[in-house]
Amino acid sequence: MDTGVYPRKKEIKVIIMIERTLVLIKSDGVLRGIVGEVIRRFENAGMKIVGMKMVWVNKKFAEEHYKIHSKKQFFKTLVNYITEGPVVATVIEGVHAVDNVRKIVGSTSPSDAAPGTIRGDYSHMSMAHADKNKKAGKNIIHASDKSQTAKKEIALWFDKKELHTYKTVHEKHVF
Ligand code: IDP
Ligand code: MG
Repeated sequence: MDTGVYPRKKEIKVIIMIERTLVLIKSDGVLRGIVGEVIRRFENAGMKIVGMKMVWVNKKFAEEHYKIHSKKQFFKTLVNYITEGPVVATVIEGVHAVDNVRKIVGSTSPSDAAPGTIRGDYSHMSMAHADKNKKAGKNIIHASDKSQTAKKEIALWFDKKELHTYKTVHEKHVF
């Protein structure tokens, strides 16, 4: 029944679907000068940047961020990759932000990433090629894979005071 009171009961579920997710423009994205292009994709989709900074992380920090991959054969090249230049770290807010950002980012291996996605449009190498040539699997961007991971990753990269709550002028029509 429509109570006429806002928020209506059935809408409450939607309201709590607003999430925050960690997005890193990795060293290759920064060194290639495509930070603006990448960020634009999220802004165009009506998502909101609630935190942003440039950081050049050390190996220890990179190992912590990627610790889930510590047993993988590509771990060392991955840590070298993320520390070879500064990264632009952002927190993006939006409806189902974790999944929606991953959709805009595209598949892990650029050769599998669909055209129209960030990885599909700005890279093309395969992880097989990277492994065979002992290169890093460069794919421009990191995005948290799950809601729980996003919470942990945001806490690792950002202090609470670096995250901002504000309303964009577009929010009324896209959130
Ligand atoms: P994701 O970034 O799409 O979440 P993950 O599987 O979490 O992908 O891997 C983290 C990062 O490690 C990737 O973005 C990529 O840079 C690198 N990577 C993943 N798989 C491989 C691989 O098979 N060879 C080399 N590097 C890889
Ligand atoms: Mg991942």
